[in-house]
Amino acid sequence: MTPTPAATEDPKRLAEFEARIARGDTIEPKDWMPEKYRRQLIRMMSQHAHSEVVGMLPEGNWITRAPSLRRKMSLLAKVQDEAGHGLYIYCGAETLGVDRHELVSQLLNGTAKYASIFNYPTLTWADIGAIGWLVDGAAIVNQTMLAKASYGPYARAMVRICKEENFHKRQGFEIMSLLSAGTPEQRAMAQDALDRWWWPSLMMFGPHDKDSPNSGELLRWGIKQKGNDELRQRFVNLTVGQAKAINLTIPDPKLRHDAETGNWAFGEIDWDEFWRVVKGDGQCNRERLTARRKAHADGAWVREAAEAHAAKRARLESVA
Ligand code: BYC
Repeated sequence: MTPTPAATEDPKRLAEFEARIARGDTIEPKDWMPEKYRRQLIRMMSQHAHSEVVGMLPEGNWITRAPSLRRKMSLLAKVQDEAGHGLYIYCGAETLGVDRHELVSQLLNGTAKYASIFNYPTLTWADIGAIGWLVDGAAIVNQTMLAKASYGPYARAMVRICKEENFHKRQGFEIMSLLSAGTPEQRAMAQDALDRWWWPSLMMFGPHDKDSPNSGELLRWGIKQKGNDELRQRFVNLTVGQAKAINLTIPDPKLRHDAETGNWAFGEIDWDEFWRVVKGDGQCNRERLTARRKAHADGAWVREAAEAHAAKRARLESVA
């Protein structure tokens, strides 16, 4: 976690900017900002927006197979929420002077990253419960911190997104708790989903701080308020009690309560697996990108129609 000096910036402006951050001011789109701050935000916000959009796919897979009308409606609403989150965050990224089409192209041509978790398959209905409980649960821990980010449009988007993620987490936890209290087969299905989603959920927080090239700059400029390891630990501490409450076992033989720190100590993450998935070689990376490319191609006529309509309105307004 080495802070990178913003060497090319005017030192006086940089000092004023950093004094604003230290005072807890919010940076707004038209304010002066170091170029590296702008680039870090575009990188992180675009990856975040891509994650929301790709994140619709694993759950979308179960909309037609939800076990009841109530479940189908909740899942549909959740998946639509994720699309909305992607849109807010793309809009937020555009306030930094980048074109959304460029960001989407980076996703479609495979040069942009998105959260590794969405490259795992959803094999059973319990996976929908596990995603809501663990994946949205991890996202809330991360995004509650980002709601205090120094860049106003990103922070404000997080406030609304976190409210919606809370609903997502509850619906996931409810699914898991009912399955766990159900027939032996349902219970086994819930435990199997926890076994498969636990470690990838911990990976959502990114590499250890010591291996995180971006954290130094992000922390220095108040984009992140906490490091990856602290947030991961907070998530583990919150989730262990929830698993116990619904009689499920976290698949980690090294999990133990450390009376000295008050934390739940946990085993080592498989970082080889993490980097393999991040670099494009997870179980579903190819499938996810193929689905996004197809959706983008299928939606071309909608974009063209919207542009034609906007041009027609502009023509009519100019003659009125
Ligand atoms: N997966 O220096 P580091 C949701 C990359 S979706 C993939 O620590 P940073 C939901 C990282 O980008 C919400 N890549 O990075 C949706 C960097 O690569 P580059 C998702 C990862 O930025 C649907 C490199 O590894 N949440 O809730 O300081 C259904 C080194 O890492 C990952 C967000 O996007 C990963 N897990 O910290 C249900 C939150 N981790 O760019 C739910 C916003 C790291 O240098 N993002 N990498 O080539 C963040 O908070 C931070 O960007 C991260 C990483 C904590 C993810």
